[in-house]
Amino acid sequence: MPEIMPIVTQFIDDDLYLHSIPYGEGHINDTFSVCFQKPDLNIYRMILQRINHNVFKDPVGLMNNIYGVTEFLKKKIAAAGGDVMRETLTVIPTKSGQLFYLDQNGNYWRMYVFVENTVTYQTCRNAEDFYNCGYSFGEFQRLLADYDTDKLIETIPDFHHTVKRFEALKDAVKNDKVGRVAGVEKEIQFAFAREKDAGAIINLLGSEEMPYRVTHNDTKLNNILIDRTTGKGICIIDLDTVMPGAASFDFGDSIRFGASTAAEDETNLDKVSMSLELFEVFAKGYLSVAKEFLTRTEAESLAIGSKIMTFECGIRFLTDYLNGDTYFKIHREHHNLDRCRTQFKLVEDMEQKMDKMKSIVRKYL
Ligand code: ADP
Ligand code: GN1
Ligand code: MG
Repeated sequence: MPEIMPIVTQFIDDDLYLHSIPYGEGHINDTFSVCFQKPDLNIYRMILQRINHNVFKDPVGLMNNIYGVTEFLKKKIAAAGGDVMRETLTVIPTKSGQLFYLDQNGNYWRMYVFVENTVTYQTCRNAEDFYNCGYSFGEFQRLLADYDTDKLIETIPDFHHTVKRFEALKDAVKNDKVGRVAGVEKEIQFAFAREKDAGAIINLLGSEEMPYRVTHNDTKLNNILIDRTTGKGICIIDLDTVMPGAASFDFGDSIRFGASTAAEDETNLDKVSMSLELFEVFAKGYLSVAKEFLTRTEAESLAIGSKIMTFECGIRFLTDYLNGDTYFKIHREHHNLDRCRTQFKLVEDMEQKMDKMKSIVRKYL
């Protein structure tokens, strides 16, 4: 663990730094909860994050994106009578007014207000929570519908360009950098048999029927803070990938993670399936807001978008496994392969359930 004290004092100095602990289960950034004591003896926490600059090549542009989006959201939240400190992230600038601190080792650090009395889930606790998540992600897209996309840089170019993700998988198979190809023939075959699916959303995106929206691009269940008291999704976090994208991919990413009956890295595949019940509650919550602005084509692509997003994620895990685990954080051997397998199991299950998924969407339009 890096030494935190010299970093936190770049942001806060009057209050007493007490301690920090690694926090959350993100695969990309390093997150710490940092505890302080004020002169009046009250104790409070902040979130400190080291931005993964191997993944995000332009941390300065990224922080400008986040600041722009959160300030914009704060105005809308205030106008609606909401709590601007809880319903979106608050960036704490450094003492010299920067949105991040660049340390001597070239690491970029940022600080956020810790939104207290909230919880994040790795798997869904109950259907009602997931309805609330659907509502919150729909509301997030709605609030940002008139955000000027020219203000956003693409923090990861072609992030959800599924066709290019597929090409990256092909390269990884061809290069077989760490000699793992022979052990994953089945998974490679599974992916290659579905190559034509990769273009399903991306080839339509940018057309009148499927416009670019300001999307979150990483709508996992653990990227929404749920209020412990009300159970409502209160604050959408992990805004690193807010960029123009496909509405159906945001919907789909929530489904692939939150509607799964098991964790993303479950090794017993018998436990992994896509719950139609969870799909339905999420669709109901999301569409109660999003049906106002979605085009017919976008709405009709929500079910297929869920499958493609799950497929893409599986491809990404497999690619990273074949490249020697250089992108996603892993906590055990073959972790990325285990993750890939759950995603492919979900894809298969969604293929079986596709007609039902489509009719559920129609029901709430
Ligand atoms: P990563 O990009 O690595 O996924 P996140 O920004 O999603 O990082 O943060 C990781 C975890 O830290 C979240 O899932 C959440 O539990 C917690 N977290 C992040 N920001 C806050 C915040 N402002 N208040 C409370 N908890 C937070
Ligand atoms: C990463 O940062 P985190 O853990 O919320 C990844 C997502 C993947 C997800 C899979 C910037 O999300 O794209 O869908 O892992 N984020 C980035 O769990 O690559
Ligand atoms: Mg996250």
